[in-house]
Amino acid sequence: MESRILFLGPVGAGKTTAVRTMSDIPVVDTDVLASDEVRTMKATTTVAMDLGVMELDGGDRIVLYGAPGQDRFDFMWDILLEQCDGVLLVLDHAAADPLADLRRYHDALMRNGAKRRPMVVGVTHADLAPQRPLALYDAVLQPMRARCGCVACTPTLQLMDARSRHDVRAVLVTLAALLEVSQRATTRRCNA
Ligand SMILES: Nc1nc2c(ncn2[C@@H]2O[C@H](COP(=O)(O)OP(=O)(O)O)[C@@H](O)[C@H]2O)c(=O)[nH]1
Ligand SMILES: [Mg+2]
Repeated sequence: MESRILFLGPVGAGKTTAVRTMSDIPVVDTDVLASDEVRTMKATTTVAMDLGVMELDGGDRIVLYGAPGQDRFDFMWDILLEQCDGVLLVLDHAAADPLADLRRYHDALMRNGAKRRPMVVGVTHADLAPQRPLALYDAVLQPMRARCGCVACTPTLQLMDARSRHDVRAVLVTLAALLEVSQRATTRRCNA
């Protein structure tokens, strides 16, 4: 079986790093020298997508797509989302306003019910903001869970360091389980 997972999230959250950490093949990436506001944050940025593949036992594989984070590449999200079964939303816990980041991606994902996918929120850079509670994300996640209860509307949140194969793997295992449930639960439609 092949599942396709889209790594979505703001610039610098760790999408490219996570895809590289997990891929069993050399990652096809489209990072270029950053030429605008992003340059103050990091030297290169993803303009189209990262593409990796994770081989699983028994011949199953997960294809990993890393989306560009800059708003001006928004149009790529929808294109990539069409191809994907699930979303790993990568959030930088040490960013200026990570709750606003979550809200922005949540709103974009909710805009079109047909594109709603099972999602796990992977929180990176927690080591750089140890005083910030994870409960801060409940403001967006709790109403989402209360609204419907289908798999796609019941995101889980996990800490992960995008550089750690162990951490990213744990998040992908959660997402793979959600995908399996959503594929079986044909009766449990999204009402949101
Ligand atoms: N300190 C710390 N750095 C991290 C963590 N996760 C990722 N990084 C670093 O954050 C940067 C993320 O850059 P990148 O993967 O290009 O982000 P993208 O824009 O989302 O693709 C890289 O330098 C990573 O090594 C983490 O949990 N803690
Ligand atoms: Mg990137």
